[in-house]
Amino acid sequence: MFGWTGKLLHINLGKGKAVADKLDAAMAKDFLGGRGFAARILWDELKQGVDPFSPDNKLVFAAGPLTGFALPSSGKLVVAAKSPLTWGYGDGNIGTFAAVQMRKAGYDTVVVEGKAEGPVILLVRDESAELLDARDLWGLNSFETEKKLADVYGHTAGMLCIGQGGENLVKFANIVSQQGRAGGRPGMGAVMGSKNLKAVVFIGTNELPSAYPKEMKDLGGEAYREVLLKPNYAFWKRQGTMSTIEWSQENSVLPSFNYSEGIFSEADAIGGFATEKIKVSNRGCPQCNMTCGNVVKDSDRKESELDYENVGMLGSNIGVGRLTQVAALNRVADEYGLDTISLGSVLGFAMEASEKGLIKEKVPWGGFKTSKALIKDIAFRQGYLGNLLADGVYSASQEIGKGSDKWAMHVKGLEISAYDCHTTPAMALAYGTCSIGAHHKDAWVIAWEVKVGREGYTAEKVDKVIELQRIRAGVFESLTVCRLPWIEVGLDLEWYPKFLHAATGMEMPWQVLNVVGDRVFNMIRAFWVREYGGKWSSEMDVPPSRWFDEPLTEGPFKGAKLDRIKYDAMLQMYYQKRGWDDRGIPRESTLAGLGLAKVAGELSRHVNLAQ
Ligand code: PTT
Ligand code: SF4
Repeated sequence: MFGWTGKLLHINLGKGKAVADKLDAAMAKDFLGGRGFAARILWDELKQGVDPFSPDNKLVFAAGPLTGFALPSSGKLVVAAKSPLTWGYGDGNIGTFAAVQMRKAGYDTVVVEGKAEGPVILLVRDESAELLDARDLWGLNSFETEKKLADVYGHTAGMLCIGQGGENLVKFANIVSQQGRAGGRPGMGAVMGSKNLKAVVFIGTNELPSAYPKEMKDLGGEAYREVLLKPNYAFWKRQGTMSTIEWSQENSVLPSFNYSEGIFSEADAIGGFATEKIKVSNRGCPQCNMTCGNVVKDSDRKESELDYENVGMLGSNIGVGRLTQVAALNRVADEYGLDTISLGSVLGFAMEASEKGLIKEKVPWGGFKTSKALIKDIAFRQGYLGNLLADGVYSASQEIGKGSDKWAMHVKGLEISAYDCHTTPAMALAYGTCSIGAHHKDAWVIAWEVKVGREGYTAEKVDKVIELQRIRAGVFESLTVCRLPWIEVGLDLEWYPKFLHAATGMEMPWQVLNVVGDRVFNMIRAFWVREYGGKWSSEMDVPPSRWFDEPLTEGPFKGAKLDRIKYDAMLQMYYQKRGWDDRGIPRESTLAGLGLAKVAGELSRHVNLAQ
């Protein structure tokens, strides 16, 4: 087998056992890696209804056949499990040496189950896997933990850590690596914490097996050069994702004041150009020559790595207009290991609840100190409000009641990332149907939608959402490489089948890759439907009522809101094009057509499947 290392490692933390398995060649071809492997493994190995915090939940670290090769931006890793936030499929994508080192240690995927008796580190060094006592690390933040590990294993070891958020089972705790790369929005850090797994260290010394090493070397060199020559490369290096703040403001989609508005009066102060003024360096993921992490000094004089989502959610969405303060909130989120998107959403929710007098705590809009203190309360689950918000915005709204569910900004329990959708129905559909709950990663359709015209609820828009979901949610997440060379500087998509050929020896043109993308997407949908059974309905794919019921009150689109009837019609059109029934459940024939007849058989034990 080429491209893939051909091995999976299963770790049982409770039994202290490690078993290496051969990777099934058919699974490799049908699911590629990363998200594809994670979805297949979680479907096959998890019992329906398992509590995400029980030892039976499985935490999957999965790379793909391109991960770690000398190719543009190939240092990415998928972390997946059943999510404690949504009780559905959850994953995230981290750029980290751990991706490269895990593959060099000989594994495409590592699956962790069980629960250790006390805090442990999982150390995988080439063929050997051991559990080490981590009592001295428990209670440390993610940066301190990584520093201690680096002192022992060196800075190039692959390290994945949780902070106090993961230890305290905050349901949107994520996993942190390299002091600022973070992933696993739907609580992957909390699943790690529930297993008493404080950190994972990968060290590998093997060569990655490619079918055509010379072709690989030449293609990699050429593609890296092409990235450098792209016209917007220099600007990308200056601002990375941060220029999106200005773009969102201009287009009235910058989430502000808990997504009640799409513009923010202090947007310029927290945008890409403001970032350049306080930037001290660029950081990034391994194997990348367009490193985009903007490192700035925050108001506490600490380093903080800024991306668009961090700033949209911890800036405009909560009314904080000083960039150094936003950076300080972002830094503490990284230290505690809390997802910044969900964090900005629960803070915005608390501010609105406080303003409306639904909670007794005073949480003012734009309050930097209050926000920082509240973030600590969330990470440690301290006090009524900290503990409430640690369970996410859906749960908090259920507890508070009084109509707060209308402005609890989530889909399927996952907080929405940083694009307001009062005026963008296709982006609302992308959030509604994203495979982990509301995230922009599967189909960032908004830039295209703003160009073609935002008013329509058209078939063309539905097609575009599906096309992006195939490429991004299915293929990029399963090849497990960064999609930004394609999206941000315009590296041609045709490079990827060529890379895949050099790595694996297989010819997989985009027609074939798109089928893999659909297979993975449907597999994940099947997972959700199996979990929710009779409770599943098309309502699961609908964004919060705020966007339908409360128009924007400011900016060029003042008065605009989404139309629920038209959204529902567009959703039904989406289902039809996907081969799903009117509940959003894949038809038996659709699953069978993707080679998932066995999945259909199992799913039909939980819900009636349409033909
Ligand atoms: C991703 C989500 C994003 S998406 C951002 S900023 W973005 C937030 N970053 C966080 C952070 O930082 N610290 C923190 N404590 N929480 C954070 N939560 C948020 O997580 C990230 C980049 C970015 S920056 C994006 S768009 C792209 N995402 C990719 C993806 O999903 N897949 C892929 N194949 N390539 C991608 N390339 C880009 O990677 P999640 P990272 Mg990320 C400080 O984690 O769960 O997937 O959510 O991992 O290594 O930091 O790279 O404007
Ligand atoms: Fe990481 Fe940015 Fe490079 Fe993508 S472009 S691999 S997110 S540094």
